[in-house]
Amino acid sequence: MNNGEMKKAFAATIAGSDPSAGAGLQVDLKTMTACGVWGMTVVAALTAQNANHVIDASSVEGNFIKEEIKALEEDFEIGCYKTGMLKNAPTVKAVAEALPKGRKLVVDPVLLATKEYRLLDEAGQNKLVTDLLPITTVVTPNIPEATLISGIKVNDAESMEQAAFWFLDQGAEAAIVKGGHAKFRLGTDVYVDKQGVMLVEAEVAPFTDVHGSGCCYASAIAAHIALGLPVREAVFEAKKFVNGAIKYSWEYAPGLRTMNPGWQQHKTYYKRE
Ligand code: PXL
Repeated sequence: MNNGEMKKAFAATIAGSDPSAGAGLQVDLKTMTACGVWGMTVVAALTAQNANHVIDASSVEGNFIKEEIKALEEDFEIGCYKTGMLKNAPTVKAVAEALPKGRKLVVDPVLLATKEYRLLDEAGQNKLVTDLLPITTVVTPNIPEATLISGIKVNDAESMEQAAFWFLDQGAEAAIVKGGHAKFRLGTDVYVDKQGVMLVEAEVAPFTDVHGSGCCYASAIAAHIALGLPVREAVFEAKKFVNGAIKYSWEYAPGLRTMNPGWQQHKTYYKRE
């Protein structure tokens, strides 16, 4: 953890806004803060949503996203970027063009909101593969995302590994296929990089399908990379962090939980009255 005496580390999310702060760049920022870095937010898309549903979504113009990134680059040494909802191909293209070469980048390939609302269109999905994966430090698909993007039907431990390697073949330095939606070995993530395969496990969380947990996980990885950890260690620290955020998640709509990035301060099972 940082304290006032230490050099500050910076991480920036490039993602979509969720006004209910159950997911999106709001969760990213809370997570980065909780992990001890100065989080920053490049707004790449907007949603109108509450605890129950996404009502509408809108993109931010590509040139404006470039200006946001340029403004940060002029002033801060960003240890790691993280992408979330990018909406469409022009947004993905702008992000890929604006990121300076050699920056660490965690890509959360967000495709669908929990209620199946499409957050990245098909052209954007293709652009993510061709333009973002070649500059990615680690990509973090869940099982449905890994299946849709790679075309490999992910339904067991072996296909999780195959899909993870597919992401390396597209140019990512590392890939994690997350086991949070698994019907088998629930909660175990498959991480691969040039050194090989590593299973990432944590205490089995009492809840599944917790809204915002993917945003939280990827942001915690980015924060720990920004703090200087090697990627594999950053992934382990992030797994512990997101596991706590899920364990102490709160029910913000009946039957729907969102994770709690403040869990280290508030170890409470919250419930909406
Ligand atoms: O959890 C993925 C996600 C990311 N970003 C935004 C979202 C969601 C899910 O709803 O709304 C803005």
